[in-house]
Amino acid sequence: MNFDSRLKKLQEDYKRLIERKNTPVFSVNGIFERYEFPILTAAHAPLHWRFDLNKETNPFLLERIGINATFNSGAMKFNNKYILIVRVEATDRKSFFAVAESPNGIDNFKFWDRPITLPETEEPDTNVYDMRVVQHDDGWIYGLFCTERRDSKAPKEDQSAAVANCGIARTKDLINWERLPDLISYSGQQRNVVLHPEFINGRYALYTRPQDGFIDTGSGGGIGFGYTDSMEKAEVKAEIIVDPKVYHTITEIKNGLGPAPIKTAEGWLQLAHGVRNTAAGLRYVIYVFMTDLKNPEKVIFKPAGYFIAPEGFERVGDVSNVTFTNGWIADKDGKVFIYYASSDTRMHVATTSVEKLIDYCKNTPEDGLRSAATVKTINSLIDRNLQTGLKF
Ligand code: M1P
Repeated sequence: MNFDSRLKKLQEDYKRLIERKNTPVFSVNGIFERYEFPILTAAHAPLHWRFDLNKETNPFLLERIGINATFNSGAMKFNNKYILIVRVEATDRKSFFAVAESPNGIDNFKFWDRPITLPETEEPDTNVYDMRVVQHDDGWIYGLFCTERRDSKAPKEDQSAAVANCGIARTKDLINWERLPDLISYSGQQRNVVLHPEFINGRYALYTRPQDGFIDTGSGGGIGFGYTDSMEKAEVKAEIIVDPKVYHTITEIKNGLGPAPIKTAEGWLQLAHGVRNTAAGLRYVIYVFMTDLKNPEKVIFKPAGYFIAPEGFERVGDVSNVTFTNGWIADKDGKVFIYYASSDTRMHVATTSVEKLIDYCKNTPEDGLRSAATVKTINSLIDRNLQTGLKF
């Protein structure tokens, strides 16, 4: 194929992919609906980010910059569009952020012309990822993300030891970002830090995830919570644990908050991920719980088990057996769009409603933490069902 015919084919295939309609799949549990196709893949990255489109300098029309994955995306409604702040990972393993927008939240996601140019601090980030965006009461849109740098204390032969911290940036238009100093905290490394959307007693509140090491949370772990007086010099002096890691549950290795919570009349809806270890490696699932309206660090409902786990082709990818979320959008009519990534490779959407999520949180039994307790819970449901005369 010559330059022109390759270009034509690439353009046609790209257009078909971007404009592909997405349809919901029947939901057996009735709690949320998955969709037929992922909403973003590496192939959604614009051609002009990847190819030198000049026939003179690229006569074979070869790809010059490879994209490996599009995943873990922050989400918000902005100018009436469904916006994702996508973690795009190039084949050089560097992640960066890019805005993709859709008119309906479920398909036709299209990247803006350029990725986000994120300013660096005096200590440049080696890698940035997993931005949580929140429209805060103070008028700014904040993006909190993980900034990763090589562990300067590691010996030269160890080129994988890293230190994770929470990077902070803010914007009004999602194009121009002001970088603020990284979070200061006193509990080791930080990942999965999320800004609560409202002031609490005049202070900013942050959900944290203290951890001793880069992968292992060690003595840390659990979703933490603390306050800072300013985001321009964010410092959390003390963290309390909101939702700990617990033996033989979906959070036995670690857990972390997803996006900023959704406010409802009955409490804050919270979305998070939990990790357990298996012979096949770590397994990441997504769970939902609710916290108190006045005290968002106090759990009021926590259904047992996971909400979304990797299913079918979601199970396979760059880091297999992972579902991860850091973005959701609640529309004014109560419809909720949950944006989750599978296996650190691609983005999906699941839809539900605030009403259904509250029902799920209030009426799904809690984890009894023992096999016998699980059987007792099932038997109690069977007893109630037999009274209705229905059994299948
Ligand atoms: O590879 C799975 C996930 O691992 C990390 O999550 P956590 O901080 O909970 O261990 C992150 O690197 C995340 O981006 C990734 O999806």
